[in-house]
Amino acid sequence: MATTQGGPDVDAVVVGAGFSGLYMLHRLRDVLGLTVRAYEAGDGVGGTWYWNRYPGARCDSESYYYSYSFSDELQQEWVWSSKYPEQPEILRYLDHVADRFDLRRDIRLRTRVTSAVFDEDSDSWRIGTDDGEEVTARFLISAVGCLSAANVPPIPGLESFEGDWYHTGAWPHEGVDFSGKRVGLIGTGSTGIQATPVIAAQSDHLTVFQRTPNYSVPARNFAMSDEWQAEIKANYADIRQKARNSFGGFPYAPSEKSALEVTPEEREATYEQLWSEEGGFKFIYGSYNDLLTNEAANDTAAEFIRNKIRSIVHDPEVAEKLAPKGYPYGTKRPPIDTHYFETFNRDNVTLVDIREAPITEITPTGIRTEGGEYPLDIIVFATGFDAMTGSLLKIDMRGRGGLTLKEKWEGGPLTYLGLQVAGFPNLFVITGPGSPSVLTNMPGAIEQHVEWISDCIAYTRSHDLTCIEATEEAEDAWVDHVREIADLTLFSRADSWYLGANIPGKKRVFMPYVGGFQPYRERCDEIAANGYEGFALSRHTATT
Ligand code: N01
Repeated sequence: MATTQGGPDVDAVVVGAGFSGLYMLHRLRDVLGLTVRAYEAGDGVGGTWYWNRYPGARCDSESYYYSYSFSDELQQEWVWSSKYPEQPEILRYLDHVADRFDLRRDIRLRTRVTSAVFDEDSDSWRIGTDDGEEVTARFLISAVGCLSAANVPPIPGLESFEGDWYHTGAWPHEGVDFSGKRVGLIGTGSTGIQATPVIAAQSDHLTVFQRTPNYSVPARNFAMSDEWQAEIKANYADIRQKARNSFGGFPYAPSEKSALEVTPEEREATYEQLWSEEGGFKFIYGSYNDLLTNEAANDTAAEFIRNKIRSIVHDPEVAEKLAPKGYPYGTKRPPIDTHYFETFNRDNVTLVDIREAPITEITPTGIRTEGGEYPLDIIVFATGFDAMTGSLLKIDMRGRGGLTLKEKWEGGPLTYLGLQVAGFPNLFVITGPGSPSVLTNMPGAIEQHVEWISDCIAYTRSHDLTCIEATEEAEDAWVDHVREIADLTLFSRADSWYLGANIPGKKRVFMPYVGGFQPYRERCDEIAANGYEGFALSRHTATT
């Protein structure tokens, strides 16, 4: 299947078939008319929503905007059951998208891309898979996701454990029967916080091993009424427009006030309303505009949440352990929960503070900490991911002169706009490090990248070009800009996966772009309108 005589096998290879890979495939194949092959390691499509089947897994952005906007027919016909749907429903949605747009015929499931080498003589990539296949493509697009390389911490003794253990990001399809079991759960990020109440209700006993307490806000989930559904569908254009023109990709009216310019009573009333009625991300994005930039402003929200925890959790000692201190609210990704803190009032739940008494080893029968031994039948690792770079670096990726991406990113990820890497021509990264990605509503950020990339590829083709590559100067300037903007915020004050701080030995660099979705989108559009400023474009004479 050659695209041009003597040219690569296909025009583009897409790695991954989650939210980003599915839309990228559709866009390149059905809008641009290119030959495209997508590879997906899973047995099915869905990416994050295929792998993360742990109990309690649900979206914590609201369904009506945590979805594709590119097809009005799709958004009109799909019916969401609730504000925050559970994982199986989101996976059904992505399966529906794959069928509706007839995507499956170009997706190779159960196939992991293991290598990608740029061939300077033909301006194309040679891509290898774990089943020994090789394919050449003009363009290589990474749709591997930001949170897909599971992190199982190297705790000594895991191999000796005689019970079962699971990572939440690779959950068994048949589910796990917790009945009558003593379960240990390590990790209290968004995942651990979603899983805790559900596992507690299903197991004999749950022990939660907490290294860092988290500022979680109630989700306040509810079923979507027919009226609300109809109202959303009638106003979709406006909702999507608001999201596109917002800082975080959410269709909320942003607050224009500082937390410090209102009276303590007004502030308390605002937080109370957002906590007890709205719930979710509106607490951080819809309250005050300086929570992530001004420590005194942040303290007001942090203290409100700590007091809520103290009022919910009956045992004051447990409440104090659950109350986050020492880092600002929102500088780790804020979790959203349903009865998380209430769960610690159950008789069958124990909280173990492993900051105070660290885990020393896993034994055949449980977990040992400096404070004691906890007999367990099952261990659940809710210990997160090697975020933003992990999955990409698993591929043996080689650019110009054989330089590996690992070598290039030794000191932290370097990209131009989060979209391209100098020295790795014709490679595009969807929601890569250096783009707003994980700080925004992901499907919106994905659509913006997919559309920008496909427009860019269309431009190269209409101008008879075979190569596009970020220049080192543009990359250096963008990396500096990403760092400078992050330095204006409180983000570096927490040990978060945004900084790579959760992975031992990973270079500490703030990876996402914190300058806002709308300004970022406008910058990308301006760069394209200026003939792809900061990119070197060329035509390879041998292949044209
Ligand atoms: O992972 P995390 P996650 N020993 O890295 C602890 C998205 N998401 O899977 O904070 C002991 O946030 C670690 O402790 P600490 C969302 O973007 C979305 O929960 O590093 N503990 C922390 O408590 C989210 O942010 C949805 O001190 C160890 C936990 O494990 C991202 O995925 C739902 C440890 C890991 O928390 C990742 O969330 C769920 C060790 N060696 C998640 N190593 C949606 O609904 C780590 N920990 C869309």
